Amino acid sequence: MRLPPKRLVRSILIAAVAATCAATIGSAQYCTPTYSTGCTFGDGLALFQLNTINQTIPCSGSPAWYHDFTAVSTQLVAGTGYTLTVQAGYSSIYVSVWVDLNNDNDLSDSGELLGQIICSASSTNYSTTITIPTGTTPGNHRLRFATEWIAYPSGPCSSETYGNAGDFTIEVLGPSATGTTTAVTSSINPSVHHQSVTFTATVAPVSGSGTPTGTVEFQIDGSDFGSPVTLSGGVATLTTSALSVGTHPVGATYGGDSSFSGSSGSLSGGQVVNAYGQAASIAATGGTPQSAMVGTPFAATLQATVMDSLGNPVEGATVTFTPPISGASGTFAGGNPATAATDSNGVATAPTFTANNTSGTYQVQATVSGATSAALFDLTNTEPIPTLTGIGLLFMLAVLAGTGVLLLRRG
Ligand SMILES: [Ca+2]
Ligand SMILES: [Ca+2]
Repeated sequence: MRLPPKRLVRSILIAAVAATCAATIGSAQYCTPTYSTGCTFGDGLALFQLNTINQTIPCSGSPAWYHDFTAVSTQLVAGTGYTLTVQAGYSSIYVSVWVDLNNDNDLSDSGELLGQIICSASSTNYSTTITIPTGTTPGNHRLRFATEWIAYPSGPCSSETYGNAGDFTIEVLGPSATGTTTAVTSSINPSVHHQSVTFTATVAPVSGSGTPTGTVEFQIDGSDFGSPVTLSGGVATLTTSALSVGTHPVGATYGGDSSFSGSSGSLSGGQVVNAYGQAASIAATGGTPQSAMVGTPFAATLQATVMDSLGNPVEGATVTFTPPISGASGTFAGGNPATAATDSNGVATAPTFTANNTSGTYQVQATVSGATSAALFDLTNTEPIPTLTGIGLLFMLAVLAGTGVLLLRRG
């Protein structure tokens, strides 16, 4: 085959490396395709989704162009169509899918080629429908995908140039297996950061009676979260308080059992985790205790921090700072009482506070709606300290007075 210039260049660059990778890979019972260049330039599949299988495919490992995913399986009911969705890492990638329907360790029998897709553009989903023929023996079967650039691979075991291949396991269920639905709900949505949230997956038959058994795997943000959870009465739950602030997709995948086929579902809209909830407490976190001379401003501004019941700082809460009405007290710039909104750290900063002309110790209160008790600032207005100038003046007066007495005596 004549290679386009781009392909020719890249082919020359890596030909020596790729050639060493052509070896027999995978299960000893199954021959595998080989690739001279493989997926180095993104050729082949990057994503494979079939029923409950959701597999990203790296171009790494030895060899990078073949992956044994036979530990990954899904259940397909014979005679039912399932959507296969794939994504390629390069344009014009042709995909073939086979299943060893008669379990004779090859994928080349008549009817074992079950689907073909052309991924015209890279990083784009393309879908087709895969249907296991009725009459296929229930149980595990090998599924293989193989790819090539601008042409379908010659067969399930051929020598190819650009692309990759991989094997999965499918468990074929007889047409009598009952389909299921998996629904996901949240105990509280939206929730608040650090709040415990319980997700519930409910697996139900699409028709008839009976209770599905087996396990459900939860996914959060697209990745498996925790170990599979065993169904109890068709229900599996997952509780976490570890979600960060933001919106998190939450899904659940039911693997199926001998009577019920697998299914998956997701939480509508995802789990929304807010940074904070309602204000629940307030604390004096700046400017206490301190003192100032009567009639002068306090050096440190009064600061109060507002939290919700889970200890998250609450932003935008209005804090009211109230000094005593009479006696030793003071005045905020702008008048009493003063109000200030909390910042993103939950901190409200009062305007400058100036002691009145009465000395003594007192408390300024800071309050916020939702908190049952106030934050208290311990402040003291102090008497003026006699200055050196004042002492000197008294001394001089005394001296002058003494001098006057002496003059009077002489007179
Ligand atoms: Ca076969
Ligand atoms: Ca055969």
